[in-house]
Amino acid sequence: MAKEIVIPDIGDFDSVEVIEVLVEAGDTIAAEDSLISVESDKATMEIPAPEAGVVVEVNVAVGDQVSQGSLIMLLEPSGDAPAETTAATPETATTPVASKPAAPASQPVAPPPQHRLSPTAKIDEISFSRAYASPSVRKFARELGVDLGRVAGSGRKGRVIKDDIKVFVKQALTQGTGGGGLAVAPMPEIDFSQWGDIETQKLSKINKLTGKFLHRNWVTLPHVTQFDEADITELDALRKSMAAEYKDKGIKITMLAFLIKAVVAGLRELPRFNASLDASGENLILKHYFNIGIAVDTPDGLVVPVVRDADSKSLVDIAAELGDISQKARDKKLKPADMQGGCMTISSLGGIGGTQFTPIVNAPEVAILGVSRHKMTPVWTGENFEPRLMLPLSLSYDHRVVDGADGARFTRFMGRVLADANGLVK
Ligand code: CAO
Repeated sequence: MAKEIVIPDIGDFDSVEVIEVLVEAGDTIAAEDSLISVESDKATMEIPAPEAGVVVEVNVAVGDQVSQGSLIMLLEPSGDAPAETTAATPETATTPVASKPAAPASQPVAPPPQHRLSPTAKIDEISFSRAYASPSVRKFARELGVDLGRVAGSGRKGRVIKDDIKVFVKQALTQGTGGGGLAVAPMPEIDFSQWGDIETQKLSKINKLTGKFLHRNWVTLPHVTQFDEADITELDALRKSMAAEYKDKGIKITMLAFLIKAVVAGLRELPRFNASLDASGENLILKHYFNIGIAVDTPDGLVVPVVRDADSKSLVDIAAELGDISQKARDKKLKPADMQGGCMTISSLGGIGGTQFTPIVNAPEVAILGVSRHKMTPVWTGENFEPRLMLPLSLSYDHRVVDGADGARFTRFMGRVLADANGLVK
């Protein structure tokens, strides 16, 4: 004979909302399996089965308001021993499993909302209830505070399985910044050979390492990229004459050396660019030294050696040092210390080409200057067009530290100092 299963004594709640129905007619359930989830404004709890059996009929739906004694379902008992309950409740009542200590819970299932892991911060109950998953997986998701509706299912017909929740949590932990994290669907595993010939290459150690940092910086820093142009007509003439002068000394006077000096001037002019947020994100650490990182492309991947104390070095000293460090980078001779302590990075792609790009800030620095290929351009002087050599600048910055106005001021300032290159030689 079917037994009526009703809401047991649930402490001081007299009307709570059903947020999830975890079983349906025909299901075979064991004692203590969760039947429904209910939620008051203070806690979420699951109502477990008082004994094993087969569900004959479910009498509640998501959104219903229920209280002690409300009928949940009819159950055909299987005759297995009923679950032990300490609650002094009617025969058919069950012991709710609640997150609220005041409730007569046997085992806590969901931690209090404020202790939930934060891939989700807040669970969207509608999408949670619509997710395709078994009761045990739902229970597991609730234990971890995971919003099931945001987990991509890899089971049959997209069913969410326990492993999907583990992957989701792992991703949230590696991508999260303490500010809520970022939940993205896992990348599907695809066999590309189904469409043609393939080969698999192992990523280099540098590729893997820089990939991790670039990914972290891309998803955790609010990036803005400011584009601008600098007139380097006179700078290029000066560079060429200096290059001829220093060629015999084995020093290559490059554009990059001028850019380093210009960035130092920019950091002096706008000190918020020479700063890092501390780990708490509450304080800005302003630096009084001027170490400039240079992105160097090597066969094994990208490395960023640092030119230290660039403010106290002449343009020629910097040019000589650049020759050394880019060679060291390509010969894999850089030491970890050679790549630490940067204040701001320059990524120069001008020798390769391109008009603009959006470099990724090399955190904990707050800005990076991207440089593209210069171009002779007709520029209107007010009376006529003049051919001017224009250098495209792409300044990406961390918008938590640098305002848009300062972003534009920085590139404008770069424009001014690069146009007056004599001032950068000392
Ligand atoms: N526009 C046009 N030509 C440029 C230029 C520019 N902005 N900058 C350099 N060039 C030319 C130079 O004149 C030189 O030409 P010649 O060989 O005819 O003299 C050639 O490009 C090489 O320049 P260079 O020797 O001065 O070297 P560089 O400053 O261009 O590059 C380095 C040095 C280490 C930055 C570079 O080798 C490199 O690795 N660049 C890639 C950086 C990178 O991968 N960034 C991506 C990071 S992702 O954020």
